Amino acid sequence: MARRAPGSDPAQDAPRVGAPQHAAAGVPAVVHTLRAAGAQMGAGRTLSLLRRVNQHGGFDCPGCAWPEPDRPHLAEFCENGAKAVAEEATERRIGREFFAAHPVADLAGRSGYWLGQQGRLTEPMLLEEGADRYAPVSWERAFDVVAEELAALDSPDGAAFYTSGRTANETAFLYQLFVRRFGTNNLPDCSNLCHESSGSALVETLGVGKGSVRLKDLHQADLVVVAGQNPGTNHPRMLSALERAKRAGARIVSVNPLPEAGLERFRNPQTARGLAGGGTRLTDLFLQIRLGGDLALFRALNLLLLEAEDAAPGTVLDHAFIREHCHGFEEWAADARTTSWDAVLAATGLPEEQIRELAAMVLGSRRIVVCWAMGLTQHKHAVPTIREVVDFLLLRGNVGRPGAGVCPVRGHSNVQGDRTMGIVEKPAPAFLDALGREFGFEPPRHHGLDTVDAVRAMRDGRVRVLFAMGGNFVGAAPDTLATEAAVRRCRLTVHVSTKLNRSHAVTGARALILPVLGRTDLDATAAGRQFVTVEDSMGMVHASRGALRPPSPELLSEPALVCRLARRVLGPQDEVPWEEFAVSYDLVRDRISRVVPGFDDFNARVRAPGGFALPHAPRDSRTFPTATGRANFTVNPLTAPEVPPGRLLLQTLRSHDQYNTTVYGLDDRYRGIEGGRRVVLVNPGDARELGLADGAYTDLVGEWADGVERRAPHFRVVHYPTARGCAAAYFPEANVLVPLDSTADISNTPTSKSVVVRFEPDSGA
Ligand SMILES: Nc1nc2c(c(=O)[nH]1)N[C@H]1C(S)=C(S)[C@@H](COP(=O)(O)OP(=O)(O)OC[C@H]3O[C@@H](n4cnc5c(=O)[nH]c(N)nc54)[C@H](O)[C@@H]3O)O[C@H]1N2
Ligand SMILES: Nc1nc2c(c(=O)[nH]1)N[C@H]1C(S)=C(S)[C@@H](COP(=O)(O)OP(=O)(O)OC[C@H]3O[C@@H](n4cnc5c(=O)[nH]c(N)nc54)[C@H](O)[C@@H]3O)O[C@H]1N2
Ligand SMILES: [Mo]
Repeated sequence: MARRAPGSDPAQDAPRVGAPQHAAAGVPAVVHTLRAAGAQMGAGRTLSLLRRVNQHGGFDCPGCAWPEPDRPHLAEFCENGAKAVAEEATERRIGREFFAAHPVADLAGRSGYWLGQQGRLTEPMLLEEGADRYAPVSWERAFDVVAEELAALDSPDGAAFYTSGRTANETAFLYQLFVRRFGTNNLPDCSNLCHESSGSALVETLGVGKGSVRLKDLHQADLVVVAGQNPGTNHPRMLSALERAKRAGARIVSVNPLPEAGLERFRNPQTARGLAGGGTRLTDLFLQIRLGGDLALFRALNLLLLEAEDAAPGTVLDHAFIREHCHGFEEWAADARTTSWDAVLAATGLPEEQIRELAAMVLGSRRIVVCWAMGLTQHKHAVPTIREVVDFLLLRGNVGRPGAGVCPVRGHSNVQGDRTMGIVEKPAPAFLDALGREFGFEPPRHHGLDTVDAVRAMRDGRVRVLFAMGGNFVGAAPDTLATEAAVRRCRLTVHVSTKLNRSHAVTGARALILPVLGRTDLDATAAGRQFVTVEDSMGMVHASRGALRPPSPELLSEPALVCRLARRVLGPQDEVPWEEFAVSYDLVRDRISRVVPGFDDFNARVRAPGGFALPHAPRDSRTFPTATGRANFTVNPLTAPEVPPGRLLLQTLRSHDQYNTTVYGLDDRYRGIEGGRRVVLVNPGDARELGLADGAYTDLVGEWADGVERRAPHFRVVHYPTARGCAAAYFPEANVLVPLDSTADISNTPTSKSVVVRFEPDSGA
């Protein structure tokens, strides 16, 4: 019998496949924007709402974390941002009648797409122990249930408090304060599944776990390397920045196993040229690398730079920068010189001439930015890979000067801000000191659980309560069946949500759904209209003001929810003025300004149009707050994933019609796929060798050290120009294949871009 893949509906999934496209945006994107938004909201509401996205005085797009320019374009949003807005601002609603009609078992059988399409949640719902469906519950009773279950734990560490990166700064700050006063650092977040590897590598090498470039640096670069990122879909507004860099003379190099349309050519929908003409060719050099080959690529580039320096001493490396600001160069160089070309060529799958061509471009460029996202962070050797990228930039002094630097492109719109606000399971002592001083308590010092460790702790019965501030925990975590089994062992699962998702259907003995206002909703309290703040991928902090009438009068804002919960759990004697914080977010910002460095005068500065920039020592003054006080060169042994014969290496990635686990539709337009998501992209050469005809259906079976069989049934084979030896399928349908214990060294991020799979006959839908 077929093992039904959780959270998808094979029966309704009938992909049709055409040719991939070679340009992104343009008129089709505008048409899709209006169609997608109009279907959810109606035409009038669509236009008035989209006019407020990313404008000064408007709301921050709930899509990606790409920064807004100083003077936003009148339409500073993209097709996918508009879909994110429409998904939230939909006029569809679900309340008690819906839950009465749909027992939990019914919800668990639905696809993520179906769940998301039902509409905005409108009232708190409780699933009582033994009940088969959720029933309405008052807010008071809901908070009582959470308090009861937390009080029943042996220790505060028996609860885990997850955060998804859409959570605004004020909510995040209040939430971590509540969790730490409760007594734990168990604050796993989506960043553990996302850019944790970037943070780990950058803190060690540069001293700050964030990108070092601003938008203007990108505009001024001579060379931009985009590795392991698909901006045409996931950060479409980045294409405008790349186009601008390009027009100023920059060259762009894409490093990717897939030829992504957005990186090939961009038709800027904000310009006449983009709408009417052929658009701008973006990529000058495309390196079709094997999955996990980037460490080898950067090692080879670094070797070539050393050799060029040997041939013309004093002309290639930035000796003054290395001498004054760096540590560990000699040791690093000695190791880099041992790099084996055989190993490089095997790991990258690239011709040597292409790597030499890129090295020549590097030698001809004074200002280099390297951008990356999940293609680099979700591998076993992700942290060494990013460290090697830093080595590459340090060699020619490409950190801390205009037009140059590291650019990890963040995902969720406030994932970076959440970390700044203290959503971190391994908090820095200085942060805890400041927090404890401001609120007169001793925060817990022992480290908490990250996302993977939280799943393990639920599996082992050590965590009995899962509380999630947004997100879709079971949908986003790896190893779907293992994660779901772990979550089901909890006493209580609580989800603070705007829309229904799979995590509401896979529950502990008891479960709560707590519905809240979203980004687009007007948030008015007794103190008047409130706004929240977010930090983008480049460290700019700005305000976000919702404008729509909330979907239901029952909804709480996220800050108010945290405050009421904190009061109920911590008791009337708790000294934090939770009631005041719930009414005036200015008071929360005053506290943030006293606890978090860089937020002085927060309330005044965030009211300036466009907000303000957080300090970044390496960028601003070439000072590096690392263990050595300098920028560290690191030695990173060359490794790459090993794939036995007859297997392929599978990456799990996003289609054009999804936002993480939220599926907007069943098309992946740029890749030529329509009407279905259960597809596996395979190079035609590999497909021939493996006997996989285009259009045939197959099961994907994951292979990993633990010997557990992980199977994703019924995927349609699509012959696609991906790198040899590599395959691709969509997240979250393929998450069943990612082993919980297969994680990146140091960052513990699941290896979602590196799963060894074999193909077995289709076991059916
Ligand atoms: N519309 C939309 N926007 C989003 C999201 C969304 O789901 N939808 N998600 C948001 C979030 S949370 C995040 S983190 C970002 C994600 O943004 P991305 O990282 O762009 O997302 P993925 O689809 O995972 O794409 C990974 C890209 O890396 C390539 N890649 C995979 N493995 C490798 C490798 O080993 N080496 C190299 N060089 N390339 C590789 C893939 O082919 C693909 O092009 O986007 C954010 N923005
Ligand atoms: N296999 C595989 N797994 C992956 C990845 C991958 O590339 N491959 N990518 C990983 C990455 S990069 C990330 S960031 C994670 C994402 O992990 P999550 O952040 O946990 O997941 P999302 O799908 O973004 O969460 C969507 C849900 O958030 C809720 N939501 C939306 N807006 C709001 C709001 O304003 N307030 C509240 N309270 N709730 C809201 C809605 O209920 C919606 O269903 O997934 C990771 N998992
Ligand atoms: Mo992410």
